[in-house]
Amino acid sequence: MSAPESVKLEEPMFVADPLDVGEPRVHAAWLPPEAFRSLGARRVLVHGDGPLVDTVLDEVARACARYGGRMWHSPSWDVDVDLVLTLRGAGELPSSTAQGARAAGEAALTEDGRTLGDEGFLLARAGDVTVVLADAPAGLLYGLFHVVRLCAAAFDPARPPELHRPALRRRMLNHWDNVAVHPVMGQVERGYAGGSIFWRDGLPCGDLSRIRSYGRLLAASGVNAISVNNVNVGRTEARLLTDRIGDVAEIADVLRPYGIRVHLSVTFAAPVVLGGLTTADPADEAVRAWWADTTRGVYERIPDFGGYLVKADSEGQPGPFTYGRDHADGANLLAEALAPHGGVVHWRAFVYNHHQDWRDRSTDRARAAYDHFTPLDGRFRTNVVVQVKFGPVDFQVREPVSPVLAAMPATRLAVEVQVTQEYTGQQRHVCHLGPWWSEVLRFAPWGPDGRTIADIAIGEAGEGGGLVAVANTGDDPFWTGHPLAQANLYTFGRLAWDPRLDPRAVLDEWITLTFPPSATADPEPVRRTLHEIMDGSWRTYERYTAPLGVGFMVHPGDHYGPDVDGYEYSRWGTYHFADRDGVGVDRSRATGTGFAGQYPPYWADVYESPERCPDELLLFFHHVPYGHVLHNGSTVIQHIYDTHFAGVEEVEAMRRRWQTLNGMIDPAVYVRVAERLDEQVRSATEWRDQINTYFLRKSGVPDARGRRIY
Ligand code: GCV
Repeated sequence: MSAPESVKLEEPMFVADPLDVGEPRVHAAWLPPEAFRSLGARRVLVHGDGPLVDTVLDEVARACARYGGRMWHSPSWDVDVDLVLTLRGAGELPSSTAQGARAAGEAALTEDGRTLGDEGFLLARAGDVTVVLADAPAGLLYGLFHVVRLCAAAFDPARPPELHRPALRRRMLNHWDNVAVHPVMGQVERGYAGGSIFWRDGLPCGDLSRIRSYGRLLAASGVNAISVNNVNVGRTEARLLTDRIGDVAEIADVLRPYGIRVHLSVTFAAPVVLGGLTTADPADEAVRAWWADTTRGVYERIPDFGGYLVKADSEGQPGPFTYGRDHADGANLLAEALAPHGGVVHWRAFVYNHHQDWRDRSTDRARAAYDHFTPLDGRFRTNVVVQVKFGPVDFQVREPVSPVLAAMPATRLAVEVQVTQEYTGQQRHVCHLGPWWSEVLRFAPWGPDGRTIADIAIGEAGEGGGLVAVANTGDDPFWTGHPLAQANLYTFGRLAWDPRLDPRAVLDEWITLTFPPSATADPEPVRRTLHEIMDGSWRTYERYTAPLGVGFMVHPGDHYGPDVDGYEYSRWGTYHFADRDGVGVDRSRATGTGFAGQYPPYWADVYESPERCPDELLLFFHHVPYGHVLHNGSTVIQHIYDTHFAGVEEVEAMRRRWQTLNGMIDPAVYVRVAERLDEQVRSATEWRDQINTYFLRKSGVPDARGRRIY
C-alpha cells in the first residue's frame, strides 16, 4: 500500500545526525527534531551557568535555529520573551518581562512550600511568559525536557504552576554489556538490539557521539545513573577498575552533561585477579587497603563516579562465601572504600543455588534471596544499596513481588526490573512493560492501604535505593531492536521519576514525542492504534506463554520460545511439577516449601490459600488438580486452553492493526515492526500449540470447545 497523498512524511523519524556530530542514520526515538517545534519557534531566555546549563543552551539553540525562534543567554539588556529557563541563584535579570516571570515563579514556589532540590524544577505562567525555575543545573535540564514533552501546552495561559521533583533519587540502568565478546552470551548478555553502545571486541566502541545521543535520550526520560558493564565480570571487564579506568572516564565525560553518573560492575575477586593478592577476604587488611587504594584511583579519574555494582556468590560469580563471610561483610568492604568519595555499592540479592537436584523438593529458589539477606538487615553500611529483583525468581512474565522488599526495614533497598525482554519476547514480540512495573510499584506488601513497593524504593526521607533496570539498548539503528520497545525504556525512566504516573498516560507521552502529531497527517488513528497494540500487550504475552504464574517453560539457554519441560529436571531450580492430575509448585507453609510464609501476614494468608490466591499466581503458590475452579469460573485446564487460543488471536489482531498504519508513519519503522509482528504470530502459535498439546496429553481432558490441539 503506498502513502496517501495527504500524508506528510517530510520530517523523517530517522535523523541523519541528531546532534550534528557526524552520527549516521540512528532513529531519533523520543527526541525527533519535530518534538522541539513548539519550543524552537519561541523567544527563549536561559539564565545561569555551568556544564548542564550549556546542555540546555545547546538544545534550545538547536531548536530555535531549526524553527525560527530566538535564544538569549543571560543578556544584559531588556528582551521580550516567551520562555525563561533560570537558575534561582543566578542573580537578577535585566529584562523586566523575564524578571517579572521569575518573581511569579518564586511566588508560586513559596505558596507550594516545597523545595526544588538537586533535580527539581517549577514551571509557571506569568502573563504571556512561561518560566522554569531550578536550584541546580540538572533541574533546569529536566525542566527543559518537560517543556518539550508538553509541546504547546507549556505555553497555555491557563496552565497552573507545577512543581516536579523526582520521587526516587537514583534512577539507574544496568547494562549487561561485555567488553570482550563472551563465547556464549556475546557482546551483550541478554541483549536483543545488536552490539554494545560502549564496547566492541574488547575495546571501547569509539562512537562517542552515539553515547552522547544515548545520554540525551536517557536524560529526557529521567534516568540519572548507568552501569556500563555486565554484572558477570570477566577478565577483560575486571580491568575497567584499574588500568582501563580511562575507558570508563571517557564514557563518564560524555554522559556528565546530561546529569548521568557512571557506575561500574566489579568482581569481588578483584584483589586477586587484578591486585596479585592471595585472597579477597573482606577481613584481610591488605584486601581492604587494596580496595581503598584502587577506589581512590577511580575517583582521581572520575570525580563524580557513582559506585560499584556487584553480583557475588551468584551463578558462578565469586563472593564472600569463599572466605566464610556473608554478604554484609562483602558489601561493607567495598562500601568502606567508596564512603570517603560519596560512592555507593549496589549489592545484588540475586543469590540462589544453581546446582540444585531436581529430586529435592525442599529447596525452593524463590525462597533464596530472603533466606540469605533478611538475617543481615541492619548490618549494611549506609552507602550500601541491596538491589532486589522485583520478583523472587527471575523476571518471569508473572511472579509475585519479592518478599525481601518488605523484610529489610533497616537496609536501603533498590528494586530491579528488566527492560531487556529476556523472558518477554526478546524484542521480537511487542510487550509493553509499563503496566506491569506500575502494578509492582503500587503493590502494598502489608496489605491494602499500606506502604507500597515504590515507598520502599523511595525510602524514609528519600534515602531509599531507587529503581534499577537492565537496559534493552544496543547499537541497533532503532536502539532497541523492536522500535516499539523504545517505549519500555522511556517508561522506565518516567516511572522512576514518578512511580504514581499512569502507565497509559506515559505511553501517550511517548507516542506524542516519537510520532509527533505535527508530522503526521492523521495523528489520532496513529495514537489509537498504538494504544490498541501496546496497552494490553504484556497480558497478551502472558496469555500465550506460561499460565497462571507457573513460569520458566522456556527453551533453556536462550530463553526464547516454548519448552515446557526444558527446566523440569535441571539444576537451576525452576519447575512446574505437572503430572496427569495437576500442575503448579506447592509453596504453602502447610504442605509446601513455606515460601508463602515469607510475606507479611496479610499476603501470607492470601497466598497460603488456594481459594484466596489470585488466579494469575495460583500455580506459583499451589499444585492444583486440572479441574480446580478459578475465580473466573473456569477450570485450570480450560483456562490454559482458552488463554492460549485468545493470546494468538490477540497477536493476529495486533498485526492487522499495525497494517492500517502503512503509509501513515516512517516506512522504516513500519517495516521493522511488521517483520517482527510476523515472527510474533509464528512464535505465539508455537507457544499455544506446545502448551495446549502438552497439557492435553498430560491431563487427558479435552478442550470444552473442541478446538484443534495436537
Ligand atoms: C547477568 C538471569 C539471566 C542471566 C543474568 C542473571 C542475573 O539468570 O539469564 O543472564 O546474568 O539473570 O540477573 O544476574
